Amino acid sequence: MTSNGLAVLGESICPYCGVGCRLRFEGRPGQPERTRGVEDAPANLGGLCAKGALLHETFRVPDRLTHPQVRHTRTDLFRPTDWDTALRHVHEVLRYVLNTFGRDAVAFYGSGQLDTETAYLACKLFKGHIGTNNTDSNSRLCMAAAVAGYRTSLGSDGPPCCYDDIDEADVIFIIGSNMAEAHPVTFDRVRAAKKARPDLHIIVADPRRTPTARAADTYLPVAPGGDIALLNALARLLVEQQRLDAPFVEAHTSGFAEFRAFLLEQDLADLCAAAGISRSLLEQTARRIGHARGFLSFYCMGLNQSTVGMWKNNCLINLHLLTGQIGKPGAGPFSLTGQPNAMGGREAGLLSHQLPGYRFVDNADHRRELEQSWDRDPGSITAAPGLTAVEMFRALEKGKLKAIWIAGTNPMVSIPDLHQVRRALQKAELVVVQDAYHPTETTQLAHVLLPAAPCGEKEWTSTNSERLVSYSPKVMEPPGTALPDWEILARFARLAGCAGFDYADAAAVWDEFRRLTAGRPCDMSGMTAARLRSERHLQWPCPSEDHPGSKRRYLDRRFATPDGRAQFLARDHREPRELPDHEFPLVLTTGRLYSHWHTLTRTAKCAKLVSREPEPFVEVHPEDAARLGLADGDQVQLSSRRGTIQAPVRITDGVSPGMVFLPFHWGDLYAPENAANYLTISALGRVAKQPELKFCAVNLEKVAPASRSTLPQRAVAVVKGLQETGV
Ligand SMILES: Nc1nc2c(c(=O)[nH]1)N[C@H]1C(S)=C(S)[C@@H](COP(=O)(O)OP(=O)(O)OC[C@H]3O[C@@H](n4cnc5c(=O)[nH]c(N)nc54)[C@H](O)[C@@H]3O)O[C@H]1N2
Ligand SMILES: Nc1nc2c(c(=O)[nH]1)N[C@H]1C(S)=C(S)[C@@H](COP(=O)(O)OP(=O)(O)OC[C@H]3O[C@@H](n4cnc5c(=O)[nH]c(N)nc54)[C@H](O)[C@@H]3O)O[C@H]1N2
Ligand code: SF4
Ligand SMILES: [Mo]
Repeated sequence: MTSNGLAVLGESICPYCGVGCRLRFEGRPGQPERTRGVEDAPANLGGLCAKGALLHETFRVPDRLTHPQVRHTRTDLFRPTDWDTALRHVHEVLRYVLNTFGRDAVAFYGSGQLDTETAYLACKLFKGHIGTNNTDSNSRLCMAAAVAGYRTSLGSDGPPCCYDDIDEADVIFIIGSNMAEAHPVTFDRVRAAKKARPDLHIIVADPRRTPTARAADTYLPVAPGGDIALLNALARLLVEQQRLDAPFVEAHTSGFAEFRAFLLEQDLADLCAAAGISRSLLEQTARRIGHARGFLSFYCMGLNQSTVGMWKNNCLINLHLLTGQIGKPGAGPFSLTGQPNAMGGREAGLLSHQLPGYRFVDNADHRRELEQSWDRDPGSITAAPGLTAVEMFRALEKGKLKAIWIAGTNPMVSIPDLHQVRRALQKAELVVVQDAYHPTETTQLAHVLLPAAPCGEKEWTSTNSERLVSYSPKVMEPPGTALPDWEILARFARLAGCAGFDYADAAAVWDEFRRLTAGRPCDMSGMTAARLRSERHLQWPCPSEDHPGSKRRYLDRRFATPDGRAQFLARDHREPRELPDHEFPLVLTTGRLYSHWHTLTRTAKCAKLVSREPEPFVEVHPEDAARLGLADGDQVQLSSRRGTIQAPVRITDGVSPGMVFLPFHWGDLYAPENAANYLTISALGRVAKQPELKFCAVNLEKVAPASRSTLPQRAVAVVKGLQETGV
């Protein structure tokens, strides 16, 4: 019992961001009424942000998806049904598609919000048994550039650092991350470190003066897309100021001579201009970094969501290599993971070029290892990487892809160029959506709905930003016949006649997967299901059952490249794909707000969160507002080459002149036809294939105030409509 008479129901990792807070549900059996942070959990030390603290309000709600549903061809309405009927229907259509069009006409589009057990089984089923590498996830919109950046610079994916490094660093560089809103509990730790050690210096580089930037000692208002110029200018100044760690560079890196020559060829004035920062400010910043004892950097979507996202990552890692600030406490390039288990998805191989255990489809040894352990014939796994997230929707529209199975993501809000996404989904022969709620913008375009049991209603394993693998027990029963995601896939596989999917429980799936990581960079082989269930969390690498886990990687300064040396990579500044011009003169950037999670399927149910941010808006700089004759609250129409939306204006000097900011949380259910992604561009990076969600060209015009329903009313209307149609 807790102090106010509520029972402790159980614990889980928060299903929102990659901080990985452990929380505790309290209430009556089956009815959580309060959510608290768990004090002895290393990732959050008792802390939670408002989203995690209101999680209990998202379970017993009218739009939970409780039973499988199949769309009736005659009435076009969904009819609830049993699992066997729904899965048999999916199997029949998939078999027809596979027989008629081949294995690459099928795709699985998953999520960094699926647990590791599910990500692993999705890989085993789709890559191993069906034989298609069209098996990707929304991490492609999120972490793909960080994955590729770590791999090219250090030889392997996976952050070297841990949250404790915050307490050991004396210079923290936050670039392209709004931690105060997007990773709040970790940012609280940065604030606490600053309070305890006022000489800790915080540098923030962001084109918006975000709450994170406002907490900085040095704020660098980098031009949107100007990061490579900024980072190369800092590298050049470190070379000029002779602040290099020469013994480290000599013993543990390669490519320095070429990199140095590349830097000296650059014109510093040009770099400063492209970065949008004065030379004197950059000189001061370089001096800070050069004199740091512990230099720790945090980065997120401001670097990754770019057509040169991988290059931005490489340039940031170059700074750590120049100064030897990696592989020791208080230092290193620390990519903040977005979703609660995007790390686990990467470990389990849920990107279209990967296989479980940081293996790759284009590596014959890796394919053979998995074919053997999955008992598949040689050649079952294909060598070519499959379609990535955005490419799947292009292929659907072209008719090359016929069937898509979507799980734990809501692409009809989150993929760029939503008009295209709608056309793609409307053209598909089969759209299966596995979700915990209905309707969502994507379930509305599905043929079959499969009800998933989310966090709290299932056992699951996840990995947070600092490689901490956590076990979460089941706390309550799911409603109706909803099932854990891994069980849905295992049931389908058995029904489709695939061998090797008879798992007794989630622990059996985990044990099969963690054994496959033995000897790989993300070695979790020492984390047996039994051990995780008693110790609750361990950090990889953890290669044996008596190994305590590893807080930091590369302490021996041997990197994961064949020669053990980290690689300097010379990358020059490139402009974003779509630049402003006379028709579309402003730069649009998009992102997140503290109170909402992505496409609102859960946070729109929490009145306190909704009252903080009830509706979409666009932030405009006072100079642009004056030029366009706009007052605060005026309704504007935003247009890009792909679409047009409307939103009220918020005038703020938080954005730079020439740039506007839109949160991307509101989709068609909550702001009909006004989702940010109707405007965004689907341009992809060459290697990481991550879309440029932080930069496209738009125009802004004042329009008459629209009659708009507020979010809570809209949500009620949607749920009422659902009940009236008998869905
Ligand atoms: N409250 C909340 N928290 C979340 C989420 C959520 O939906 N809501 N989602 C989670 C997920 S999946 C993710 S990926 C993370 C994302 O976390 P963040 O990346 O921190 O969040 P964003 O708002 O997408 O973008 C971060 C910042 O990049 C800046 N930016 C834009 N363009 C550029 C540029 O060219 N250069 C630089 N340096 N910066 C630029 C933006 O101004 C913005 O402040 O958040 C996670 N946490
Ligand atoms: N313009 C713009 N677009 C963006 C971004 C941006 O910064 N700007 N950021 C991108 C990034 S980084 C990300 S990560 C994506 C996120 O975008 P999405 O992944 O599309 O967003 P979510 O709302 O988190 O979708 C998760 C879905 O899974 C469902 N769900 C919840 N729990 C479970 C479960 O246990 N099982 C199953 N099967 N389903 C469950 C939810 O109801 C919801 O429908 O958006 C991307 N899109
Ligand atoms: S900081 Fe992230 S993990 Fe922690 S409670 Fe908030 S959303 Fe959940
Ligand atoms: Mo993300």
